[in-house]
Amino acid sequence: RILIIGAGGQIGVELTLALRNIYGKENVIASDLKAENPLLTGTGPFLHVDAMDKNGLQQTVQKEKITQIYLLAAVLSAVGEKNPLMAWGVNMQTILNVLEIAREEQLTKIFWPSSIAIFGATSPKQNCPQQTIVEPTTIYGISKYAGESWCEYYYEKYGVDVRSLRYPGLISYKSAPGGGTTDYAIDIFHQALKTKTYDCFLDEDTYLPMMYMDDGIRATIELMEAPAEKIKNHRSYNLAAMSFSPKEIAAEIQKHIPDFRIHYKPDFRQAIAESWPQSIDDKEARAEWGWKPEFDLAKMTEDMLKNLK
Ligand code: VAH
Repeated sequence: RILIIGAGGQIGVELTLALRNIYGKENVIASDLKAENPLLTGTGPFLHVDAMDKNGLQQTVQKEKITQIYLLAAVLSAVGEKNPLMAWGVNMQTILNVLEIAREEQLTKIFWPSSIAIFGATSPKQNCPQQTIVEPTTIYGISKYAGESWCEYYYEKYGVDVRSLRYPGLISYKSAPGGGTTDYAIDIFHQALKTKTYDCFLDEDTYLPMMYMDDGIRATIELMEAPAEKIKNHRSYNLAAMSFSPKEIAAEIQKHIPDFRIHYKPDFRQAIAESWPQSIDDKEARAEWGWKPEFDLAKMTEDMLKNLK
């Protein structure tokens, strides 16, 4: 049985629904520190789980006969910069608890998301490779990069089959984003429909690697379903779909809402965005387990507006 930790979050809600479609709702237990996200109500079992409490989590794993854990709980880049020590504590203790439980309970597989936020200003800006200079400058990036090393360590030393993706900014309409720097690309759709204007917290030409949630969920499932021998990398895979700037997504939205207007009012998140690569090379994911994105900016914009109307 699968346990999803952080099932109420932006990725967690969609991953829970997708996994329940594949494996049956009774085989996918959603869990969160907060109350059940209403989007999940009635779609399968829900438990209150605090992933910071290793003993409590281990008892849940034993009692519910869990064989796989997807750990989606995390403090993202923007929120993390407001409270760095809390972000470090949550992001590290949760993955360490899950890896230890995976080792002790001989779990079959673990999924843990990393992020393009692990790269810093010294990494290549264009087509940033999976292996390169990695000097993160946000606590979120520092914790995700440290977590990648722990994942590789538990695979090499104890044979824990932990798999990971360096997600770009994920854009979705079902559940609210969790306080990241790429959240502008979600907020812009809501504002375009509500007020036809958007005050963007990033400058107009701030390019970032982005992905539609449908692609992000499919990548996660394809990675986890790939035969073990195909997975050569137990640190984390670069994953890419597209890159765009606020100016470009605004222009795409204007094709559907001609009188939509954007204004640029960069805040502290501008520096975070500028420290990240503008585009990512994901050739290993494509070669080793067949990754191929389906949504580009135009297709994503159409789908977002259609579902948010
Ligand atoms: C954030 N959405 O902005 C996350 C993501 C690449 C960005 O990790 O923090």
